[in-house]
Amino acid sequence: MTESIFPKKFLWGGAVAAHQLEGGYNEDGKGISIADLMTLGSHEYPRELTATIEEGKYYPNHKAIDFYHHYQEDIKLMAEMGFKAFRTSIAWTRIFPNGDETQPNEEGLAFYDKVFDECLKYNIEPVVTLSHFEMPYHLVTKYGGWSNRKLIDFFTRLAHVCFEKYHTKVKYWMTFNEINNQANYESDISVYENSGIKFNEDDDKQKIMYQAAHYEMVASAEAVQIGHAIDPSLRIGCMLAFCPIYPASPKPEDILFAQRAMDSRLYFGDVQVNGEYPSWLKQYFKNNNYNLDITDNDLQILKQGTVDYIGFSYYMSFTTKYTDHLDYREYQDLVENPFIKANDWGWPIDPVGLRYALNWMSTRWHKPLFIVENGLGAYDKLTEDHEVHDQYRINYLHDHILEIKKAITEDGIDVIGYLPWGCIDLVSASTGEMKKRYGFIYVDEDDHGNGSMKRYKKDSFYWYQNVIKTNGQEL
Ligand code: P53
Repeated sequence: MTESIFPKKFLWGGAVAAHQLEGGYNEDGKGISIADLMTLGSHEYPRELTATIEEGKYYPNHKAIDFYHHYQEDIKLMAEMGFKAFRTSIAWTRIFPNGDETQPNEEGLAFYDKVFDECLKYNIEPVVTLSHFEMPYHLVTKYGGWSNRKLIDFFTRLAHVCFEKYHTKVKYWMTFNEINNQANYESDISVYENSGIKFNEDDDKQKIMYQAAHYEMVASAEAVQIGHAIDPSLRIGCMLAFCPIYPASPKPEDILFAQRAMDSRLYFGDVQVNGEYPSWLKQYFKNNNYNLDITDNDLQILKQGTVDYIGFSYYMSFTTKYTDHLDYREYQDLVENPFIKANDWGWPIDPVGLRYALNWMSTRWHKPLFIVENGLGAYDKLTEDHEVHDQYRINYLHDHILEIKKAITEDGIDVIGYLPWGCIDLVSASTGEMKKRYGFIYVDEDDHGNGSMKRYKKDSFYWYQNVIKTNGQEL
């Protein structure tokens, strides 16, 4: 017998988000979320963010893979793979359809109750994100999304209701999904998904982003305190998109620039884990005359509401090169890395970067790390026998798990679990496509919602089942 390498209680499983798989977008009192107003896009064409549901346009999240009516069947398949944990999110609009009500929608609450019970039936630990790119659209039109301080109250109300209702069933929580994606503030879709903000031409986008992110981090810290007061055994984490940013060369300016680039994408973690803004950023606000609405009381809340663990996604690494400014901008400062190949959507594939990420965070923040997303978006082909031979996906996951293994056995890092993204095929967040697939389970549906909706096990299903069964000893 080889000795066990992954911790005994390592949480093997998978991850999804409500708006990307549930469908049922207007059922049982659900309100319209920002995701319900995003059209189908592609790698070449961005999704449109419409102001109303327009006729003749296709909104893939309305139907998604209809998990709303298939959750029993789907969770059963996850149990068959041996999942120890299943990450999903709560669609805010099922609980508070407009976001600013004082009383929750009981039918919405009942749905998640059933989903969590279904998980617990198979000893699957639910891992829940409170806000995953799916805020009520009403909060956008009436309040301007997270540019408005009032959103803190609306979000903490949601958090309060959910912790109160589910704390006996759900132990692992995260507040905001990939809160730091909006650091790429030139990306309309990123800022919209995170904060429900649509920019005007002459807006100072960076300043608006910093302000919105501040309100979110205060709301997150308040939620952490609320959760712990309700039940001290709850584990409440932040959630960061971790893309290492490497310097293009050993030139000192490139090294310094890459360091600042990482700092500017990950300061969110400094605030949520350490409870305070890093000095470089405070100085940056001063130098740019960014007089943000950050009160002393806010700073107190940030200090008192630090997270228990760090949840993060890892898909890819970036590489950057210094030109003439230290203020890193993702849309213009990235260069190709000659050592790394990209997937069909241009996402660089870099397993070693995952070990780097684990080391970077462990040294900086001294908290348990939870890999709550990782995976390969790829075109899959369903054969006539209803099989999918996705060896490319197995290779990707294999190579990444191997690096996690090294991080644990060679670097001594505390990793809680591994939850590959889109464990069942679902709607892509960036493009709205179905054909950018991540799953172990194939869903027969195309980009326009045509198909039988039947579920089929891919080759990776059986492979991952064995990985879990052997606790990562057989990859
Ligand atoms: P899709 C950008 C960069 C890294 C992760 O992404 C990202 C994004 C935004 O799309 O999002 C996370 O579906 C996100 C999930 C998303 C997943 O990665 O664009 O948390 O909602 O589906 C994969 O291929």
